[in-house]
Amino acid sequence: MKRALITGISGQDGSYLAELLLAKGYDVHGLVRRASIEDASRQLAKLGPLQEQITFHPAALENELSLYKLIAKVKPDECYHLAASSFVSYSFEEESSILTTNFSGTHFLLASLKEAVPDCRFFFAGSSEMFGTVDAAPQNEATPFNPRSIYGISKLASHHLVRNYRNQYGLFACTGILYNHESPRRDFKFVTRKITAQAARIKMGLDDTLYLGNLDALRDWGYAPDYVQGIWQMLQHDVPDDYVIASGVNHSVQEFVNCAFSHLGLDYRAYVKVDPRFYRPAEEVPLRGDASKIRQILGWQPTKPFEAIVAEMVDHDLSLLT
Ligand code: NDP
Ligand code: GDR
Repeated sequence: MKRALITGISGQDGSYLAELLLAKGYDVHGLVRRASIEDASRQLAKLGPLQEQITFHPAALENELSLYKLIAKVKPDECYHLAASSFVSYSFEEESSILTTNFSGTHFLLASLKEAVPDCRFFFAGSSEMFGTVDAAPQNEATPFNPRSIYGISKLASHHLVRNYRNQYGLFACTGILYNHESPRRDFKFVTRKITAQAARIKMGLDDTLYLGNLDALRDWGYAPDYVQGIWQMLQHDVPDDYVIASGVNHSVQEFVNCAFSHLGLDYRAYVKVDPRFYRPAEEVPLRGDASKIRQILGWQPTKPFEAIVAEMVDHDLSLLT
């Protein structure tokens, strides 16, 4: 039986990955913050009854010694590093903590694996934000990186670490360059879930306005369970490599809103207001991924189109209220 260690198991992707690995017969271990174990009914809620089948380990990404001890104890065959400060922040105040969690955390994990379990296969969750301000769309694995946020910088620096540990020390280490992916388990601060949750409240007469930032912003949105499947496939291949995972299609925030409200029989124009607090400048060239490499080499395929993802999220949020 293969043993997997997942960091970020309480998050959107971690919960789907745990589900996938348990279904494949893995012995699944999760690194979680101590506070999450102490408040499991809330913090581990995305895992539902699966919690019973997972071994949780309290550890802090910021603490090298605790990570080393955990790796040496669990001795995983595969380590999926999904934990991160995942909201794209442009705030100066948050820079230091984002770098520590996202970059140093990845370094501590890689260094611990190299010492304690050098044969362990390692996945790192990189991001389209590593490309940042780009010259051309779509982007692929050869597109130059030009990050524009501390989050993007932290992910890119970690990606360079991953490549170095692969090339210098022979670790089976891969980065998935992941574009936005959504689901009913998405956190409420991200625009998609913010929209579907509020649309459901408006439908139920519990609210009458949805405040958003830039409606013209374009994103390449996919379906989280599909991306988790691609992540798993990366670690099953003969050779370690980096892959873009993306839908290859851009939609605007406005299209997402329209789709969500229309699904509920509502006209979004009656409810949506632009609030400068949520405004971010749109990219001149939008982030849109070219996933040809993972499609061709690993046979990965997305299963759910944009409209179906939106509908699933809206239906879920409505069901939570009814
Ligand atoms: P979530 O925000 O849903 O989950 C993040 C996870 O990281 C949570 O389990 C959280 O734990 C954990 N975490 C955060 N900080 C720490 C810390 N200091 N120590 C230990 N654990 C911590 O993210 P997603 O599941 O959506 O994304 C997974 C990964 O993929 C992230 O690295 C993200 O940056 C990356 N990614 C995601 C994309 C997306 O569209 N979803 C696209 C591109 C990249 P807790 O529950 O305790 O807060
Ligand atoms: P993103 O996701 O920053 O792409 O990061 P988010 O959902 O926050 O923003 C998507 C786009 O929507 C626009 N937008 C708003 N965003 C939020 N959060 N709230 C609003 O009210 C709003 N109005 C408009 C934003 O400007 C942006 O263009 C996600 C995360 O999962 C990262 O971890 C991951 O690396 C990237 O996707 C790829």
